Amino acid sequence: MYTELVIYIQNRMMEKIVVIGMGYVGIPAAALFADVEGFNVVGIQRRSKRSGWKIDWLNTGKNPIGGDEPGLSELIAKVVKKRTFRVTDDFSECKDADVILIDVQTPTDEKGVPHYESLREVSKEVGNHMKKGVMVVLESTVAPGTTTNIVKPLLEEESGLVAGRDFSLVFSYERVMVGRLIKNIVHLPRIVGGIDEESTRRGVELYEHIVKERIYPTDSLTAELAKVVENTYRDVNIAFANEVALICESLGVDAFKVRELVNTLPNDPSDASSNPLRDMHFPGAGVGGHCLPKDPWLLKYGVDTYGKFEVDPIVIVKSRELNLWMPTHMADLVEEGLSEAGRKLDDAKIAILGVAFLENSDDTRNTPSKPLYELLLKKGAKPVLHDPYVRDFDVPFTEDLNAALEGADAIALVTKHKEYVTLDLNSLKTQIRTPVLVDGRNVYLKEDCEKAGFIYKGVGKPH
Ligand code: SAJ
Repeated sequence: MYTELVIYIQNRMMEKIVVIGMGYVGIPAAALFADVEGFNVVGIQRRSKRSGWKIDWLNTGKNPIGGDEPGLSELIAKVVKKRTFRVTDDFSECKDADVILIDVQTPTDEKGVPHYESLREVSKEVGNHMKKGVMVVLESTVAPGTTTNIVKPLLEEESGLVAGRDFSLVFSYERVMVGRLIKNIVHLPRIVGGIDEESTRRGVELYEHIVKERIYPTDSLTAELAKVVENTYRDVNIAFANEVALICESLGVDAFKVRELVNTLPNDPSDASSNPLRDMHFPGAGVGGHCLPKDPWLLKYGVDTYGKFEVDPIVIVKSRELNLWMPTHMADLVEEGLSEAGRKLDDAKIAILGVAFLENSDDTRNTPSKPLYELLLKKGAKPVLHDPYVRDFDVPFTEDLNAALEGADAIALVTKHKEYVTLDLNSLKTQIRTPVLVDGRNVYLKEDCEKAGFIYKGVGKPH
């Protein structure tokens, strides 16, 4: 009883942070803040079918995030044991919170329109409970303009308080990546955008507790733009590489050799002004993941919705469309290879290597393998998906590589898993019925494949 009382009093004296949304952004942020002297953190997670189980897992000190995330499991166990981190589904925990982080999902539909149902619902709940003087920080990726046009009015309506005067409001985005959740929060620079100077100051002060790199203060709209532009920049650069690949295929040149030569221009970031920087990205079978396929549409939605005049972002939209088209190009290469082998797509067994969107990972979000699979199916082929890391996916797949390869009429490599890089081409030849190999990630040498008796096609490779 005495210990409980002491802990209760201690917690009352600490700075209380509430983190809403126990996902791959909220959990590491909550754990890091809970490890700061004087901070007491409460995570809020809906008891939904999909994610409700995380509440009990986290409260027993277990890490619900799969894959290898260095330092995260230990940190969760430590702060739960220290009693400075616990999780609930009860929004009334926001009542006495000094800081509230909103880390909920902000998905976009196939037309790129963001679905803010959960952001709106959470903003209302926070507004309902929050106290005067609180700082609300939106960490989720949103369309530029969302903080002041959607979150702010909801918080004000529900609370009767005025943003800026009665409470602070900040947008500060995460730069987490699979396998580096903790590392990226602590060791990447942080952008902090307040709706006013005081909000920005408080936001910077908060992140100084956990971020070891430079913190860049700005306003919320500039910060929202920086986030989606950061990923759109990468998507456009990948599309550029893919367009160069198509040009090289048509002219019979290896695009990866062109990339190598282009990037020989001196790349000395320390003296970028005097160096003509080039950083041509890699052509490939398509662009998957949680960020790149979504953020360009959030950027477009923001300017379409809140822009003062009409802008037609053709470079961004065409780049996105080209990246979305790359799985179709892969299917064309398969069809081309088969016809050279005297076969049609009809009834041909195609082994698609890789379901994950990224090499040596089990993450399947927006993987280009899925549209390739569906297109081949539609064209009458019999595609079989293989992946050594993925455990569940909404399309049938096998973990047995030999079963996928047995009697195949073509192999289409989509993901550069290390297991595929070391495949022996000669033994591969004995396993398949028709020796067609389509390389979506520049894994194999055309010469080696042709020496082993394959008809080799590749994204960015001479036909
Ligand atoms: N890809 C290419 N060519 C390239 C690079 C990537 O086709 O040159 C493809 C990959 O195969 C994959 C997709 O694009 O299918 C996305 O790859 P990614 O390396 O961008 O991985 P993501 O989606 O995890 O991107 C994240 C982003 N980080 C955040 O949003 C915080 C991105 O901004 C980072 O640049 C990226 O990680 C990174 O550098 O690892």
